[in-house]
Amino acid sequence: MKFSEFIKTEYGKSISECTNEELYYALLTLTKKMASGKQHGNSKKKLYYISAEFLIGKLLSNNLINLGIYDEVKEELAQNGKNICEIEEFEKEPSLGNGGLGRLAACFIDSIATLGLNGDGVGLNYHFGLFRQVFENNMQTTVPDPWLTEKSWLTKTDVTYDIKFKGMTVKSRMYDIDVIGYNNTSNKLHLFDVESVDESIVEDGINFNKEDIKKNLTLFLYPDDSDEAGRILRIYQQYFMVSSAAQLILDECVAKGCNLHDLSDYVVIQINDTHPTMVIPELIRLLVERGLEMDEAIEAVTKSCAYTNHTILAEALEKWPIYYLKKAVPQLMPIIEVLDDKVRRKYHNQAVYIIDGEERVHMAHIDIHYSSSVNGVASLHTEILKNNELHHFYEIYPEKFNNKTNGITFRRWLLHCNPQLTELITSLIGDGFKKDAMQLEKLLDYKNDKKVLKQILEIKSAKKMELKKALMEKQNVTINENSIFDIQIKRLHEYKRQQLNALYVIHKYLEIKAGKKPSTPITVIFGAKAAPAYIIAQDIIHLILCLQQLINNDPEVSPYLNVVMVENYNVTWAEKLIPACDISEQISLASKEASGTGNMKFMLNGALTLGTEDGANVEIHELVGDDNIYIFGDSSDTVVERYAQGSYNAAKYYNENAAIKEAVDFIIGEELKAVGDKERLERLFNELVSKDWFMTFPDFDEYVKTREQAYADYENREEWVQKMLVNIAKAGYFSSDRTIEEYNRDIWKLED
Ligand code: 26Q
Repeated sequence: MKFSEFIKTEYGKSISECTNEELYYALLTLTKKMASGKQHGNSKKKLYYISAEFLIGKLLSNNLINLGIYDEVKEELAQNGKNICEIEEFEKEPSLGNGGLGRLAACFIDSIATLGLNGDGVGLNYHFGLFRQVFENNMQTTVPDPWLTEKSWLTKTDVTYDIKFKGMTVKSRMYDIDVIGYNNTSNKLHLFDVESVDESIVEDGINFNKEDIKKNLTLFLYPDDSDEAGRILRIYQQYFMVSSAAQLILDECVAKGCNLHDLSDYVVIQINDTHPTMVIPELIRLLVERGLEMDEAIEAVTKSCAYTNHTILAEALEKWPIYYLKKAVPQLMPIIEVLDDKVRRKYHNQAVYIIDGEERVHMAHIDIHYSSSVNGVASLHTEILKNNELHHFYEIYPEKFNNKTNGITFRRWLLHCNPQLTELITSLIGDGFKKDAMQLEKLLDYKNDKKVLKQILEIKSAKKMELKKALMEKQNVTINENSIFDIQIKRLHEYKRQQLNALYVIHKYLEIKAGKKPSTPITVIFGAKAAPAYIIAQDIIHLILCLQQLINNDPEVSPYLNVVMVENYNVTWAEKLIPACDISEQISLASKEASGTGNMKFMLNGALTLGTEDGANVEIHELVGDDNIYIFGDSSDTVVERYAQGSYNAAKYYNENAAIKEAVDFIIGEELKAVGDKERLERLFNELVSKDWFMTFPDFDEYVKTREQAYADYENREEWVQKMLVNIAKAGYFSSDRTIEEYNRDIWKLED
C-alpha cells in the first residue's frame, strides 16, 4: 500500500494536510503493521541475546530502509512538500546503552533478523536510559532523558512474570520492539519493565530513592554505582532481567515440545558481558524446581549458554560481594555455592574459583565454567584473553575459547547515514554489497579513476556542510567546512585517552601562537559522556571545554585551529559526525580497547584511522596496509610488560621531555585558569604528572609526529582520496552480517 493511501484510510487526510508530527506517528503505525506480517516462522532452535544495553538509536528511517520502502516514502513526502528529515526530528532517541557494548547488541539484532535467523534480544525498558548531558560553566551536568511516548515503537504484551526478591515479589511485563531484517523476516527485542515503576520519584537532576526498588528498578541505565545502594540496585536490575528472560525461555521451549533435558536443542543464550550472568544459576534453579536433578540441570544450562567478554580492564570485571546477593537474591546463593564447590573439587587453583577469599562472586568465572563458548571481540583481544587475563581458564578449556571480531550494520552506518556515498557505490558496483559487504572490494578497480575520486571528495565536502549546519542549529557553533575534521567520539575513559588528544591540541595551540601555522585549518571535534561518579573523566571534559573556549576566542589561533565538543553525544550525533570525518582518532593505550566499533564506522565512510595497534585497529591495519592508516605508539606487548614490571614513571617523562612538560604545564597555566576551575585543572595535572596510568607520555612524541604526517598527507588531495577509497573498499569485513554468520556457524548453529 502507498503511504498516501494508508494516511487516507487511517486518518482521513492527505499527506499535505498532516503536520510533521502526525506524519511521524502515521509512519510508525504503518511500519509496525508491515513488520507484523513478517514475523519469524519460529523454527525449533532459538537464540536469546541477553544484554543490559541495546543502544538502538532512532528507528524510523532504518525500519523504512529495511522494509525496502524508504525511497518510495521519501519521494511521496517530497511530492507533498514534506521532508523526511524534519519528520524524523519528532522521534526521541532511546539511550538504552552506554557505548560500544550496547551499540554492538543493536547492530547484532539487525544482522540476526537480516540473515533470517530465529533470535530475539532480551533487555530492560529503562524509562530514562542514560542521562542527557548538558554543559554548564565548561562542565558536564546530567539531567534525565525521558524517551517513552504514548505511541512508540514499543508494544505492550500480555506476558508477565513474578520476580522474587528477598521479602518481596515484583511483577515484570514484557514490551516488544520489532526488529526488521533487511529484506527479510522480523524478530523481536523484548524489553522487560516493572509494573510498579514510578517516574515521579526522580527529583533534582537524576537523583531518586535508591531503596525503593519496586518504583525505581527500571528508571535508569546503570544508576550511579558509587555507593552501596546503587550497586545493590544494579543486582536487582540484573536479576529482574534474567529471571524474566529465563521464564520466557522455558515457556517458549516447553510450548515447542522441549522436555527440559533437551534444552540445548531448543535454546542458545548469548550472554553479553557479565551483566546477564545470573541467568545461569537462575535457569539451573528453575530447572531443578521443575524436576531435573542438579547435575542434569547444570549440564543442560552449560550446553545452552555462551559468553562474550568485552573488556580486559580488571576494574570493569564484575565481582559482587556475597552479602549483596544474599540481600537481594538469596535463592541464588545455594546454586552459586554448588557451582563453586564443583570447581574447587576439580581444579586446585584459586585463580579459577567462583567465590574468592574476600567473599566475592566472580561473575565471569561463572560464565566460563558454565558456558560452552567464551569469545573475545577482536583477534588481539582474544589472544590477550587466552595468554594473559584468562590464561588459567584457557588451560582448562582451550576448546571453549574463540574469537568473533565485532562488526557494524551497514544499513545504519552506510545506507542510512550516508545515502550519497551509498548511491555512488551502487552506481559503480551495483547493489550486491548491501547483502554481501565483501563486494565493496570491487571499488578498488576505481583507484585511478579521476572522476570517481573527485565524486568521493565532493561527497565528503557535502557531509561536512551537513555537519556544519547541524552544529549551528543545535549548538550555535560555527565551524570551517574547509578545515580538516579530526574526530574522537566515544565514552570518556582514561584508557581511551581523550587526554592525549587534548595534549596535542595544547601543543598545536602553542605552536600557532609561536607563529607556525598549519597549511589547512584543523577542527578537532570531541563527543563523550562521562560516568557521573568518574571524577577524572569529568576533569578531562572540563579541560576540553576550556580549550574550546580559549582557542575559539583567540583571533590569532582560531583561523587555524578550532575545538568543538558536541553536547549529549549519542547515536544520532554519530550518524552526522562519522560521514563528515577526515581523521578518526582511535588512540587507546594498546591492549586496553577490546575492539572498538566506531573505528569501523569511520573507515566505511572514508575517514583515515590515526590509531594505536589496539583492538580491531590491528585488523584494519592488516586490511588496508601501511599506506592507508596512521599507526603510532607502544605495542600491546610493551605495555603489558611495563605494567608487569611496575616500572612506569610518568614524572620522569614530564621532566625529561620539554614538549610534554610545556603541554602539561599549560593545564595549570594562567590562560586556562582564567576560563576554568582551578581545582579540576590541578587535579588533572597532578593525575598526569604523578600517575598517567594509561601511559600517554611514552606515546606523546610519536603521536604528534604521526598526526602531523596525516595532516601533511591531507594536502595531497589526489593521494588522500585514494587512501579513502581503499578504506571504504576494505571495510566489508566489518559488516556485522559477517560477524553474526560466524557466531551462528561456530556457536549458535541455528537453521536459517
Ligand atoms: C559494570 C559494573 C558496574 C557498573 C557498570 C559496569 C559496566 C557497564 C558498561 C561495564 C562495562 C560496560 C560497557 C562496556 C563496553 O561498552 N565495552 C566495549 O564493548 C565494545 C563492543 O564489544 C568494544 O568494541 C569496546 O572495545 C569495549 O570497550
